[in-house]
Amino acid sequence: MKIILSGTASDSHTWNLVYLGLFLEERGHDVVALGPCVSPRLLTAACRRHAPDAVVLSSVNGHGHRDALAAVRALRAEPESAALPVAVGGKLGTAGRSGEAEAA
Ligand code: B12
Repeated sequence: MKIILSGTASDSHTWNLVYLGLFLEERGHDVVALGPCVSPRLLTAACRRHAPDAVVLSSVNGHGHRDALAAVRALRAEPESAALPVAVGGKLGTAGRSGEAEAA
């Protein structure tokens, strides 16, 4: 699969992305890595350009539940990515909301 791997808008952490990129590549996927601090607008533009089979969003800074929701809403608003599988994971919130991984 061609997979876009991306951090979320407010998240500057990078080792999560490095790890996930290697993990996916070692399983034979073609990974387009956008890096950290990716805005919903940049993500939708990258999806238009690369036409991926899936998107993996990673966030660990505690704002992932909010940032990922904004990113998925932006993707769903575009015809090309309205039905694109998106996996969201990492540490998506703080305290009781950490450690979740979800598919959207
Ligand atoms: C290193 C680190 C930093 C470094 C980052 C350096 C860099 N270049 O990346 C620095 C010092 C810069 C930093 C900054 C900050 N950090 Co920091 N950081 C860490 C630390 C110690 C390790 C993170 C790491 O690199 N882990 C190694 C990678 C490989 O593992 P990982 O991140 O857990 O990712 C794995 C899983 O989460 C999972 N995963 C991740 N994404 C996805 C996606 C999917 C789909 C799936 C299935 C799985 C998955 O798989 C990954 C690989 O195993 C963690 C604490 C910790 N021990 O986790 C805090 C931590 C993530 N940081 C935290 C915070 C709050 C911050 C700051 C906001 C602090 C501040 N006030 O400035 C800033 C971030 C600012 C921003 N705008 O984002 C908090 C987040 C709080 C929360 N979620 O509850 C943590 C948890 C520390 C804590 N306990 O409070 N940080």
